[in-house]
This record gives sequence, C-alpha cells and structure tokens, in this order.
Amino acid sequence: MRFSIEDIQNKLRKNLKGSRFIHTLGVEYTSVCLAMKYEEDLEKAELAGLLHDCAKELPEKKMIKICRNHGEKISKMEFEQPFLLHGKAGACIAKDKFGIEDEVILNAIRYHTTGRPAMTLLEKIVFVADYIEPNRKKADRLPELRRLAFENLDETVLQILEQTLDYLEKTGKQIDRHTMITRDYYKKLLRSSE
Ligand code: DGI
Ligand code: FE
Ligand code: FE
Repeated sequence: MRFSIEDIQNKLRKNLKGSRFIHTLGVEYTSVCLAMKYEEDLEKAELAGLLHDCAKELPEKKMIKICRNHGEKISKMEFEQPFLLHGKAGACIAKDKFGIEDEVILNAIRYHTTGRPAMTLLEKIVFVADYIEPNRKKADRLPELRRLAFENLDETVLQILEQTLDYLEKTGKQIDRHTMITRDYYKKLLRSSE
C-alpha cells in the first residue's frame, strides 16, 4: 500500500512532537529545493526528507528491536547510543508502515545521521537538508552553509561533517566511526590535490 505525501504528513503530525514535525517539514521542502537544483527525482526527495526522522522518537529498546527484526547490523557503538539507530530503524518503518520499497529512498533515510562514503545524490540531499533546513537554529555558519549547499553539494557535505565532528569532540561525545570514515572519504575526494 502506497500512501500519499499528505497521508504521511498526517500520520507524522500525530506521532511526532511539534518541533520534530516542524523540522521534518523543513527537511521535506529543503530536500525538494536541492532536488530541483541537482536534478534528482522530486518525489523521492520529498518522501525521503519527510520520513528521515520517523523513528527518532521511538523508545531506544524499540529501535533496537525493529533493527534486529529486519536483520540490520547493530554495532557496539549503536548499542551504547541507540539514537544513532534512528536512521536504520526509520528505513524499516518507512518500508513496513509507509509502503516505501525504493532502496534509494530507504538508504537516504538509513544513512542520514553519519552519512557514508560515496553517498548517492539523494543521500547527500537529505544529509544536507537535515542540517540546513530553516528551522535549525543552533549550528554554526548556517547562512554560509545554506548558500554553499546550492553551489557545491559535496563541499557542503564535507563542511557539515567537519563541523559535526568538531562539535562532538568539543562536547566530549563518543564518535561513531562511520561519521569519521565519511569525513575522510569526502576530504580525500575534495582536498587530495592540495
Ligand atoms: O535527527 P536530527 O537531530 O534531525 O539530526 P541527525 O540525525 O543528523 O542527528 C544529529 C545528531 O547526531 C547531532 O547532535 C550530531 C549527532 N551525531 C552525528 N554523528 C555522530 C553523532 N553523535 C555521536 N555521538 N556520534 C557520531 O558519530
Ligand atoms: Fe535524524
Ligand atoms: Fe533530522
């Protein structure tokens, strides 16, 4: 069963707290804007943006259970910090509850927190939209990153990863190796000639 965008919005409106729902809509339309710029399928971008955080508010135990039931690998780090699983769990829910079968959409949801090396265009769009959407207020250099996102998507991915790692280091948070591996990949891709 495929749901319309409006059906999905209505379900999420009921299930997410207000600020999370507003963020979700921000990622939805920012993903569509980036899809226009980079010629990605608009509907895929809209669905991926809309559903990217659909598992974010589930109890941690439930996230682990959903991932287990779907055969998703759970690393030691993800066991210790289950919020890192909300992308994987979100992809499972998008499939089961919202009828999304397209792996390109599911992967954009799955990898939106840490990213991964050689992301697809849709993965990069959702990763960047999540960070720059207009309701985000706290990150540094947002005006600059918002402009850059429409000029050079890979460079924006790299700068977001560097800024995120900087923040995690400064606040003493544990760093998932995938965040680092993704940063290293984009650094090599973009800075290797320097
Ligand atoms: O779900 P959102 O808050 O909209 O955004 P998100 O899924 O990108 O999650 C953002 C948070 O994830 C942000 O506070 C940084 C954090 N994060 C990203 N990579 C790592 C990480 N947190 C830890 N502990 N380790 C990581 O490697
Ligand atoms: Fe998220
Ligand atoms: Fe988000």
